[in-house]
Amino acid sequence: MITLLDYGAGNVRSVVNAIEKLGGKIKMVNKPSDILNAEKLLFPGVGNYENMIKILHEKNYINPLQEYLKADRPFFGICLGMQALFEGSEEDFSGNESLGVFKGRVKRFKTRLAVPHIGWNGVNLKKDSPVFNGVIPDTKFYFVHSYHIVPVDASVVLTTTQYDYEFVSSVQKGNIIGTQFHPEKSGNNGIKLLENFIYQKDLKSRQKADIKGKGLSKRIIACLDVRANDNGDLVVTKGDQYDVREKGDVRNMGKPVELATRYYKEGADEITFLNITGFRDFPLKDMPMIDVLEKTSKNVFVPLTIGGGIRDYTDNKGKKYTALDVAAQYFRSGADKISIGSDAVYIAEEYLKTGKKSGKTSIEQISRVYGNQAVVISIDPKRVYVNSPGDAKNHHVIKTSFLGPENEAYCWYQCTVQGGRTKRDLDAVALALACQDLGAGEILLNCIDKDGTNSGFDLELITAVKNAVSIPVIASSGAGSKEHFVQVFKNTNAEAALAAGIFHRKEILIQDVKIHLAQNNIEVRGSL
Ligand code: 1PR
Repeated sequence: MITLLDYGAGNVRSVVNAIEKLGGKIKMVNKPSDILNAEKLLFPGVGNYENMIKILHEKNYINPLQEYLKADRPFFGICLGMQALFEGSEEDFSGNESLGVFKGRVKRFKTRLAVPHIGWNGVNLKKDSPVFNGVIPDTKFYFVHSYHIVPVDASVVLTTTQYDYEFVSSVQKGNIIGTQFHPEKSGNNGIKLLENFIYQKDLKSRQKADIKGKGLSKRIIACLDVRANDNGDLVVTKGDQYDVREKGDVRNMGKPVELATRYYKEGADEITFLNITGFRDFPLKDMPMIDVLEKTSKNVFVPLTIGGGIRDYTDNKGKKYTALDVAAQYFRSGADKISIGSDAVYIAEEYLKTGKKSGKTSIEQISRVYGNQAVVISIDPKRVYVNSPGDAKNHHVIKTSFLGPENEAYCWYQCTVQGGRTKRDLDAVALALACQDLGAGEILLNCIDKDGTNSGFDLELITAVKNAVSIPVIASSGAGSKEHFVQVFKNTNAEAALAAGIFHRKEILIQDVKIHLAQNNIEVRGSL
C-alpha cells in the first residue's frame, strides 16, 4: 500500500497509473494523520515551490511530514516533493517554513543554456542504492525544472546530472529518497525505480548499481491534431498548411489513444495533442479530450502536452470558467503541460500595448500555480515578404535566402489565431518574447507555410525565435525525412523537433530518426 500526497497541483495521475500498473495499491492523503499512518509515502510535485509550501501549511501537513521523515520512514519525493525536503528555495518569497529535513537550499539555474531545463538527461550514480537495481546503465530520465537543490551534506547525494554544470539530481539518506527527474515520465527505466521503491523491503541495503549517463538529449515529439470528423468521431487528422480536408472530408489518420501508444512504443520523447476543434461551447464539455488523456496516460509514461481552447470561457448557461480551470482539469486527467495558441496572441498584444502585467491572463495564472514549465506557447506564423526592413518597421524582419514571389529578400513572420484563419499585426519573435516575460516556459514553433509540405523545417524562423528567447524552443512543421531532423539540430539551437504527417503515414519510424541522429553525433534518448 502506497500513500500518495497530492497537494492539488500538477499531474499526479501518471504516478497513480504507474503504481497501479506495478500492482501497487494507492491511498490518498486526505488529512494530516494519513501521513503518519503511511507504510510508504510518495510525494510527487510539480509547479511552484512557494505555492506548494503554502498549501502544505494550510493543510497542516508540515508537522506530520517532519515527524515521518525524522523517523526515517520510507519516502519518495519527486521534483518539488524532493525540493521540499530542504530548507527553502529561491522560488519562495513568502518566508513560510519548509520541511528542512536536509540542510541546503534550492537555487535557480544560472546558465547560458535554456531554462527551464526540459528533457531527457543522464544521471551519474554517486553511491550504491537498491532503487537503481535493474535500471540500464546509460539510461536517461525526464527532467522539467528551473531550480535545483544544493545540499550542504555531500553524503546525501545519490546522483548528479550535467546541464552546463553538474547539479544534484537525486538524494538518498536511509529510507528517504528524492529525485529531481520524473520517474513516472521516464518510460520503463523510470517505472523500474518506482517498482524498486514499492517492493524493496530494505531501501538502505547497499546493492551495487552502475549508472553513468550522457548529457541532455534533443527531443523528438509526435504531434496529434485531434478533432471530430463529420460523423462525430474523434480522429487524429493532419492538414496541409492547416487545411485538414481532402475531397471535402476531414482526413482521418487514426485514433488518438492508439496512435499515442504506438508512438510511445516507437520511442517518442513526448506526445502532444492539439485539439483543433473550433469551440462553440466550453471545451471540457465539447470534446472528449479528457477521456483521451486519461486513457493515454494509463500506458504512456512520457510527458503529454495538450493544446486547443485554453482560455477563459462563459458557457451557454452563463457560467464562467477561467483558463486555469480548464488547465486544471487537463492536468488532473494526465497532462503535464498545456499549450496556448490564440489566447497568447491576444494577451501579448495587450501586454505590448500597455506594458503592464495584469496577473490575470491565462499565461500568468497557469504558470503561477503549475510552474513556468507547464505553459507552452504554440505559435502559428506565416511568412510576409518585404523589400527592406524599413517596410515593416514594427516587426522583427530577417534577411532570407528564399526570395519572395517578387524577389523580395526580407521577411517577417506574422502571427495568426483560430488555426491560421485570422492574421494579426504581431510577429512571432515579439510574441515569443512577450509570452516568456509573462511566464511561459517553452515555445512550440509551428510554421503554416511549411506544415504538411515534407520540405523541411523553416530554419530561418527557428533561428530568429530561438536566438531571441532563453526558454526552450520546439521546432515544428515540414519534417519530410530523417535528414531534416539532423538539419534542424545542426543548424539551429532548437531543443526539440516535432512532426506529425511523416509519423502518421509511417514514412519513417521515430526510432529510425533517432538512429540517424545518433549516427550524426546528435545526442538522443535510446531505448524505452
Ligand atoms: O488557438 O489555443 O485554441 O490552440 C489551437 C491549437 O491547434 C494551436 O496549437 C494550433 O497550432 C493548432 N491548430 C489549429 N488549427 C490547426 C490545423 O491544422 N488546422 N494544427 C492546428 C496545428 C500544426 C502542428 C503540426 C506540425 C507538424 N498543427 O502541430 O502538427 O505543423 O506537421 P507536419 O510534421 O506534418 O508538417 P488555441
